[in-house]
Amino acid sequence: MKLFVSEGNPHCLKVLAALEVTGAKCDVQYVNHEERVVPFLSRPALPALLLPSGLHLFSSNAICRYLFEVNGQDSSELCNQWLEWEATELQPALLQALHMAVLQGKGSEVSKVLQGPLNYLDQSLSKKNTPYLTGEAVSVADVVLWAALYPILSDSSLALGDRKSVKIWFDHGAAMHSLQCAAQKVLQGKGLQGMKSYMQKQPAPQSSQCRDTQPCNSSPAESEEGERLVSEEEIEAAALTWSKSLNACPLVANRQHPILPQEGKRNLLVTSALPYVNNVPHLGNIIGCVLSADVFSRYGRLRDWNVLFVCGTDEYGTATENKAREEGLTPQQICDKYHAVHSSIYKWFQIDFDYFGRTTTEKQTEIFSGDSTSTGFLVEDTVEQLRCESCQRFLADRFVEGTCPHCSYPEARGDQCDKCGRLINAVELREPQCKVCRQTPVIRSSKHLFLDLPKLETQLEQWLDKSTSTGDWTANAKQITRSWLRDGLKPRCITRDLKWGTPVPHPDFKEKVFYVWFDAPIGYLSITANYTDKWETWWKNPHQVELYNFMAKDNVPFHSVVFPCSLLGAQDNYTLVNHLVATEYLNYEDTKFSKSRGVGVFGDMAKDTGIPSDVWRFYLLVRASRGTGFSLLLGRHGYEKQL
Ligand code: B3M
Ligand code: ZN
Repeated sequence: MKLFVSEGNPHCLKVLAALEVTGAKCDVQYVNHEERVVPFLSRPALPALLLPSGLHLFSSNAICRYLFEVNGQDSSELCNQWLEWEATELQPALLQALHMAVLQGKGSEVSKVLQGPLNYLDQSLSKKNTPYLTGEAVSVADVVLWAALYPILSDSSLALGDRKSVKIWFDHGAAMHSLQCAAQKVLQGKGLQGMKSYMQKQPAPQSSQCRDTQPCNSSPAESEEGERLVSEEEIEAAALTWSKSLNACPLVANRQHPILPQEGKRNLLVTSALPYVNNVPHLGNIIGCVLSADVFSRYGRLRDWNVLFVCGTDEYGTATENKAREEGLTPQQICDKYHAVHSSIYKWFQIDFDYFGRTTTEKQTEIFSGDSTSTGFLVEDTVEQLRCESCQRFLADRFVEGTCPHCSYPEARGDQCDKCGRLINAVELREPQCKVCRQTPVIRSSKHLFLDLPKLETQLEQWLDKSTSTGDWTANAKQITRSWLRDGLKPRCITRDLKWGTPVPHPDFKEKVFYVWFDAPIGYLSITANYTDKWETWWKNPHQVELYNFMAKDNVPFHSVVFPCSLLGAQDNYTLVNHLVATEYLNYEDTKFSKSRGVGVFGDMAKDTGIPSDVWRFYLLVRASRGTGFSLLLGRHGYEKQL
C-alpha cells in the first residue's frame, strides 16, 4: 500500500492520524498539491491510497476506514454515521472557517460559522457516558473528527474552547502522540498558517450561513437554489410509510393486466425512450430514461392513477448491423443477445415496466403497412450517396473517410472535418474510402421518401403551444424544441438503403428500410400492441389518455417535432405527448461516459459491486434532481473500493 499526501492539506491530516493510530504498514509519499495521483480522475485528489490490487481510494474518510479495517477494526453503524456527518455537515463549515481564518484574517467570525456543528457535537457527547464518540475505545470516527477539528480547536486565538464535553473529548485526542505526530507532519508546526498555500489553491467555499439561518429572500419552504425544503413531519411520515413496506399498499399489489384506460380515472401512458440494443446500458442510460419513468409510474400508481408503463429495445439500424459485424453474429442474434442483457439489468434495477418489448416484431411492420402514418405528407426525392461495391452497401456518413474539400485534411469524416470543423456532404469528399474495407466507394443516386415537415409546421406549432403550456415539459425540452423550430423545418429523409430495418411498404422502395429514428417511436405503438390487442385505446385516445415521454435530452427533437409530425400527418386521432421530461447528461466524475474508453459505470458493473440497487437508484435520483447536468462522484463517497 502506498499513501500519497501533501503538506498543509487538512484532509491529509486525517489519514496520517489514522495511519499513526492503527500502525498499518504503508509507504507514505509526499507530493505537491497539484499532482494527479489517481490516473482516471480529471482533477488532483489528495490524499489517495494505492491498494495492492492497483485500485485507488481517494476519499479521506474511506481511506481512514480502510486503514482501521485492515487493522481488524471494522467500523460500526454509529461510526459510519459520524463519518457521514463529518463529511456532509462538519466539512463544509470547516472549510469555510479555514478560509476565513487562514486567508481572510477573519478569525473572530469563525465561531459563528462553526457554532451549529460544534453545538451538535457537544450535545451528542454530553448525552453519552463514554469517553469516545462510539464507546469506550477510540474508533475511526474519533480520529477523523479530531484530525478535522485539530487545526481550529488547537488555535487558542479562535476561542472555540468553551464547550465542555467537546473540550474533554478533544483533549483526549490532543494528548495522543499519534495525532500530534500527524499534525506536525502536515502543519510543520506553523499552526493554521501551515495550510495557507493549500487553501489559496482551493475554490472559495460557498457561504453556508444562508442555508442555516433563513430567510434570505426566499419563502420558508424554498432554499437559496429554489429547492423545496422537507419538513421534519414529512420526513417522519415518509419513514413510517417506508417501514410498513409498500407491498402493504393495496393499490400497488393489485395490478391486473392488461391495463386499459378507465372511465373517470386519470389514465397515464408512460414511456421511457427505447434504448439501443447494441450495448450494455450504463448508468447514464438508466437515469436518462428508465429510472425516472419508473419512479414516476410508481408514484402514479400510489396515487391510484391508472398507469401503463411501456418500454423496449430499439433494435434496427446501422448501429446494430455494425455490432453484428464486430461480434461475428447476425443482426437478429445481436438483438436477441442484448435484449436479454437489457432486460436483466433493468430487472436488477427494479424497473417495474408493465411491458418491456422490442421494435423488431411483426406488429411493428404491420403498423407501418397499415399505412397509418403520414399519408399525404410524404414526398420523394433523389439523393446522391456513396456506395461501397465490395461491401455491397451504401455507406452511412460515419463509414466514409477522405480528404476535406475545404482544408485538405486527409482524415475528414463523411459528415464533418475534424480539422477545419466545416460540415461536409459525404459525396464531396476527395479520395473517399470505405472505413470497413478501404476500397473507393462510388456515387450512386437513390430515391428516398421524405416527411414533409414544412407542410405540417403550422399544425405542429398550434399543438406545441397547447401541449407545452398545459403539460409538464422540462425547461430543457421546451428550449431544445424552440431552437429546432426557430430556423423553420425542412423535409426529413425517412428511408435508408440498409437491410436491417422495417421494410418500406411501397413497390418503388422494396430495397429500402425506414430510418431508425423514424422507426423507433413507432416502437412505442407496436410494443403496446404486443402487450394488448386493444393498444389503440391508449394510442388513439387523446381525450382520455395523457402521454408522458421520459428521455435523455438528445432525444427531445425526435419526440417533440418529428414523431408528433408523423402522427399528425397520419390524421388518425393519435395520442400526442402531453408531458415531455428530458434528463440532462450524466457525467462520470468530470468527463463523459464512454464505452470505448472504458469510462463510467455500466449496468453489470453496478450489480457486481454488491451495493444494493436501491442505493444506486437513490443516489442517481438525488444527483439527477439537481437539474442541470450531473456527475457520479462515487469515489469521493467511498465506493471506489467496491468498484
Ligand atoms: N434509441 C436513442 C437512445 O437510445 C434511441 C431512442 C429511441 S426512442 C423512440 O438514446
Ligand atoms: Zn467497403
